[in-house]
Amino acid sequence: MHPPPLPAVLVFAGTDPTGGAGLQADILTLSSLGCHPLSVVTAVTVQDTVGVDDYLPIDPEWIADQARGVLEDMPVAAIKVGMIGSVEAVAAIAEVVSDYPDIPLVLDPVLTSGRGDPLASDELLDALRDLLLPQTTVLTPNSMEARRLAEDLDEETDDPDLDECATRLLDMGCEYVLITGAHEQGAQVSNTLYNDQGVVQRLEWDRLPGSYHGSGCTLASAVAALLALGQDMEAAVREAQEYTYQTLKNAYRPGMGQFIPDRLYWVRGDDED
Ligand code: PXL
Repeated sequence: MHPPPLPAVLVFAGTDPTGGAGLQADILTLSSLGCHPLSVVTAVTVQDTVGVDDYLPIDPEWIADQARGVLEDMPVAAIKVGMIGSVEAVAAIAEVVSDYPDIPLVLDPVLTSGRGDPLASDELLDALRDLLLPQTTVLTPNSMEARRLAEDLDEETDDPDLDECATRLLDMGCEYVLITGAHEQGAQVSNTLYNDQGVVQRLEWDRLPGSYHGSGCTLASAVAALLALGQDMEAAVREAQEYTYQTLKNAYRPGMGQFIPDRLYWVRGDDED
């Protein structure tokens, strides 16, 4: 007898040959947490652990066809969207997911690499706001991405705090926003989950010393996995942070740049916690 299938999570993401971020990070995270990863390539990147040198966006029709193939073949328990690569691809993904409104959608707005290399144009941001945020169950920006997505370009002196950014992003139509605080100052990192009632959950974490490649992808994929496994949003966001924190504590530095989270840290079995 075969076991029943694992809950399937469909990921739209760019590839990362280092294995640190992007599709490879998503596949490792979903597998580690007991889900079956379905992977749609949106872009191919050229990068090392220091930064992204270039990327090739995949034809939007190819993105839609990859996704429709698996969505029509099997039940999908959650969808996660990471790097998208072109405005046309945002539109293609938005159209595909609009046919599946009951599947929770985790949107990680990948706007730059860890080094700050641009991975999204202003036009792509507009398309995200208009086409994907209204279909998003939980948006997972870091504080810099939250400010950039929420800023009002008509207001020259606009400088919203993170609570105000969350309000604006919720007004654009997503159900929850999880803003991560690793880029803010302080000994603690504060990650806050909001919905239209305000702050739902704020968790504080000791700041870890390294610079990590793929922490945001790991967190967003973990949220998608835990939603797929049937957890409610608060529990999924809490457990996803606990998992991500362990992957960062166990991160290693395979190259000359950033540390890479160990999504399979528990296989090693030598962590004291
Ligand atoms: O960590 C964000 C990210 C997501 N996806 C891809 C990336 C990066 C950062 O470099 O390369 C493909």
